[in-house]
Amino acid sequence: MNSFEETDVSQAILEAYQAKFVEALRSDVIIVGAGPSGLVAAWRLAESGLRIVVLEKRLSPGGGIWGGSLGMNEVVVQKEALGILDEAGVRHQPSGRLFTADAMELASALCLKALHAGAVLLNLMMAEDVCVRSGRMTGIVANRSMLGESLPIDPIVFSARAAIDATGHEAVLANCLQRRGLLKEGLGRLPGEGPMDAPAGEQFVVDHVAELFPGLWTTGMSVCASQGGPRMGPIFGGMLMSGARVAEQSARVLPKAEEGSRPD
Ligand code: 48F
Repeated sequence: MNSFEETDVSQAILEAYQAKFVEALRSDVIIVGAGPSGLVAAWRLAESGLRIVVLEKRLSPGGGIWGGSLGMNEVVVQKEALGILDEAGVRHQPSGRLFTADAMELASALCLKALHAGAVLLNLMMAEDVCVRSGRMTGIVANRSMLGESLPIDPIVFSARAAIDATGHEAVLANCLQRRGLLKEGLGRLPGEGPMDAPAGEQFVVDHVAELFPGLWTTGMSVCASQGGPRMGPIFGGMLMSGARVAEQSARVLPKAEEGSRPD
């Protein structure tokens, strides 16, 4: 039990993290934000054989799942999303026309699904800008959460064939492009979310999953924030289905790279 030194622990962490970090530098799809939509997208895309990296600025992945309504750790989903809960092994109970599940069970299950499918999740990593070359998204500029904002510390760059903005209400990547006037025609100004209309908002985040710019997709609440959909409060079926939808759509145009043809 005592046959190790404290520095063995530090060395083990450094070596394992370095290997994970180097692997994450080049991927097929980089997902920014580990909320419900980003985690489902990561799980589904990794399962399809693509190399997936998720950057999360907070310590804990899960986004808005943990807090539920007023911090009560139960989530509500509609019957259309039960298939995703079942696949993730999340138990649920009927409640009138809706269903509830334990928020912690959902957040943990989605993280585990994404990780076991092969996605690399890096926490405390905040996306601050995008890389664009020849009119296409080529990567994400990121810094350690809090460092980049408070000290003159340069960021690091993750390259990817596509990126998904799953940053929720902030729509961080869409805003990076919009500031430079780079978004497609009709999206010259991001409208932000509309007032609350939960049923309409839930449908909107699924129906309006889109490639906003070549190689940049949006999912979850960032769909509403970038295209003016209504906010919807603490109901999560739309977020889960939006993550599944963005995975389907982006995987269709990003066929699995042949071994050897991947970026070095
Ligand atoms: O907010 P979040 O859970 O987004 P979502 O997947 O789901 C929305 C719901 O939680 C909830 C709802 C609608 O009323 O039902 O709002 O669309 O997760 C977004 C994640 O992105 C992270 C943030 O910490 C959160 O975990 N994030 C935000 N900005 C950045 C970021 C950034 N610049 N870099 C990295 N992560």
